[in-house]
Amino acid sequence: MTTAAPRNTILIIDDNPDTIRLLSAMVREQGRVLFATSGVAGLELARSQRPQLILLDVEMQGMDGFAVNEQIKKDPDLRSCAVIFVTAQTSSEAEIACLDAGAVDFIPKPLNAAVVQARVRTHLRLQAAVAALDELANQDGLTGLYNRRYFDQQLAAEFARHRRHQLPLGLVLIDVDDFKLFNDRYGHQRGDACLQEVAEALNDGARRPGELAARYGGEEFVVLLPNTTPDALARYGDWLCRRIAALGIPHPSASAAPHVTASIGLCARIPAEGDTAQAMLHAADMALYRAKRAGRNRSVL
Ligand code: GH3
Ligand code: MG
Ligand code: MG
Ligand code: MG
Ligand code: MG
Repeated sequence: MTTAAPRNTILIIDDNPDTIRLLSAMVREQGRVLFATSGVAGLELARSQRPQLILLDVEMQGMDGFAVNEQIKKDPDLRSCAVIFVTAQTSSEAEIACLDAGAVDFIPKPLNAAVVQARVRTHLRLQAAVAALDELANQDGLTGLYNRRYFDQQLAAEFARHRRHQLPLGLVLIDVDDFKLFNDRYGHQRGDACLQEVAEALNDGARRPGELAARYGGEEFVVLLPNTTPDALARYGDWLCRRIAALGIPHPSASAAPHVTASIGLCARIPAEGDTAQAMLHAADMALYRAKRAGRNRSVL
């Protein structure tokens, strides 16, 4: 679900402390300013602090700006940071080399405060727009949960991580029971409101770090639980089932209870060699099918 945007962070990487002082003073109104005096220290800080913007000196002792930038562009967690090169080499060739390396902009030395501020302001605004688009691209429009596209990406990444570290991954498929009848009886608008309530319950139930709830499509949802054993997953499934029923949304035509319920299919395992995320989804789907067959309003492992 949507979270408030944190204050912008600007990281200055420059081997000259005087330049750092100058630049910091120029941009300190525009965000939280961090600095590093070497490429290695700068990369470490970037990885832990995820700045929106990096002002990167080109000529540095040891690792130069281009080498630092290359590491940033290679790192999936850092790739989206905007890099602005800061350099005394102001030839067109130098400028083109900076942009071709993937930097968003180029600031010439000697520094001009108004120019630095205008460029930083522009790129922070663009970064915010890109972040907003990213969020939209990953979000389900009706419920605000993550969408299937994002879920599939996260599942692939978590599956690979759990296989690498040999940890148990938990997967939860949720399907609202007799939802066609609900729509038939109350109309699509109330159907939509019902899905929103169920989604909120799912989101509340997936708040620990790494846990993720998504709308998989229609009246089907999915929850990903990292490092979760089959026993813990079975308890979670039962709890979630009760939680959805406890919303108490009236549904007189439902087969299992006079209110909205859901059936839940579970799969938890340590991914083996040759195992796939798709196979885990299929296993959860089979369990969901058994939950439906056994009378709905239950979770099955
Ligand atoms: P079962 O217990 O076997 O899952 O029965 P069901 O009626 O829930 O399953 P079925 O697949 O027959 O119907 C799903 C219904 O969900 C049909 C579809 O119109 C409705 N649905 C899917 N997406 C939405 C949505 O975004 N809003 C609303 N209101 N209804 C939706
Ligand atoms: Mg330098
Ligand atoms: Mg369904
Ligand atoms: Mg169905
Ligand atoms: Mg259904």
